[in-house]
Amino acid sequence: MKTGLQRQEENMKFLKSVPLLKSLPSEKLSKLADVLDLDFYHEGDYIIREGSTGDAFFIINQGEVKVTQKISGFEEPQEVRKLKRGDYFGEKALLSEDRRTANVIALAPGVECLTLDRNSFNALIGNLNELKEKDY
Ligand code: 6J7
Ligand code: CA
Repeated sequence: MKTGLQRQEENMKFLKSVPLLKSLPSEKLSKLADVLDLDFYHEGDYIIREGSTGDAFFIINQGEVKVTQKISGFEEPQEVRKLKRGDYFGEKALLSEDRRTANVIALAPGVECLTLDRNSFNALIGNLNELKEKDY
């Protein structure tokens, strides 16, 4: 069993390696490591469903996800990209207080995400320019 402190230290080390978080001062990274939750998803799980409401932001700790979206002219949602360890998603619905704009689906053999709720997102990273300026 890992202690809370070991988990916090591991989270810190990983967070320091996430490109999005490079500009955050250590004390914010440390707060982030404290409030992050760890969630596991199996292959094929919809981590996010397009059109739903949502209150969480995700950073991939292990595994890969596929992003798909409804595109006019196609029956099925189309794949727009894949993301891997260190990548993030779910910022759009939090920044705009609107619905999820794409599906995010776990790929094999499963995915581990660090998740942040809306309040922590707003307090700690919601005003990073990279997020506000993101234009897919
Ligand atoms: Br990753 C990613 N790529 C895209 C994209 O091309 N278009 C849209 N709309 N969203 C994309 N995403 C992520 C983004 O973080 O998928 C998430 C779905 O939930 C989106 O944030 P969200 O709308 O909260
Ligand atoms: Ca959880």
